[in-house]
Amino acid sequence: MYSSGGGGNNMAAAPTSVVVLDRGNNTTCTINLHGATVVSWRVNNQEQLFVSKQAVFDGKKAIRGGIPFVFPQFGSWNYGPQHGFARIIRWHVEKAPERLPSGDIEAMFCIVDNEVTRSMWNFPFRLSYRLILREKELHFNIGVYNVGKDVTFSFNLLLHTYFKVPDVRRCQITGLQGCTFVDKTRDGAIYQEVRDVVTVNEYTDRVYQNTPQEHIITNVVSNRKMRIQKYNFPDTVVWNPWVEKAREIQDFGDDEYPNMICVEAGHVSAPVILLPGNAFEASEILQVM
Ligand code: TA6
Repeated sequence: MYSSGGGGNNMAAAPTSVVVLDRGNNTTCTINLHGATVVSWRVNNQEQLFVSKQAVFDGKKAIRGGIPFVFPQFGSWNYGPQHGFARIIRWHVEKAPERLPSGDIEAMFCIVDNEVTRSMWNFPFRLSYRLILREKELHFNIGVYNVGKDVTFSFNLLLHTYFKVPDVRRCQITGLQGCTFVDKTRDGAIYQEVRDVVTVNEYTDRVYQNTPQEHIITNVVSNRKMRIQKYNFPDTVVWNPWVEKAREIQDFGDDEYPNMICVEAGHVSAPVILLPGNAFEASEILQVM
């Protein structure tokens, strides 16, 4: 079932437009068409994603929490907003939620270039986003298409996932040992990760490069584990604003940083180069263990 405030890919669209995938058994996934931002994923009535109590739902600002969709730029940008335009424009419902023979629920969303996107990034593109809600898993399949005839373009792509956690200090992330990372808390200095499990006990903002396909985060909701599997996403970003940065972020509560951790699958260290007529595909699976 979904309710939409009308189609159209414009920044001033109704902020209340959400699509809900309902698998039954209190297992649901809710997508806000503003940025196709997943704003809730409940497994047996347990919320897995963090959304700030201060998050703004005005159809303009990026939603502070859930899974913002970062494209075509990761980080600051000379031509447009930080982290690109995909998370702040309205997406189309390409396929309304439908139950598959497996019992899982599938839905698809898309955006194409328009006057607004071309004013920042003058390229013809199509971006499709397929979500599948399974019993304890959420699948993301992304397709980027260069629909032009003669222009090559390059882009970054990242799923900026905010996981809800009882206490971030008790979380451990596997699969980063030996990886090189850019530490944005230390002016972008480059280091190598020596720990077999990464913990977060301070302001953390790291872009880990060429990471393995799998990570496990321990002590998420109900002290369970969250498994991340990623394909064609060579990088992993780990972020927590901690005390000081939390105070600086308007749409983030000063006391909320212990209850979230961002572990983000992305293609950000090196851009994807896409020739005319070509497609790029990437995917991610989140699994509650
Ligand atoms: O993904 C981590 C990061 O790039 C951090 O540098 C921090 O800026 C965070 O994203 C949030 O960015 P935002 O633009 O949503 O405030």
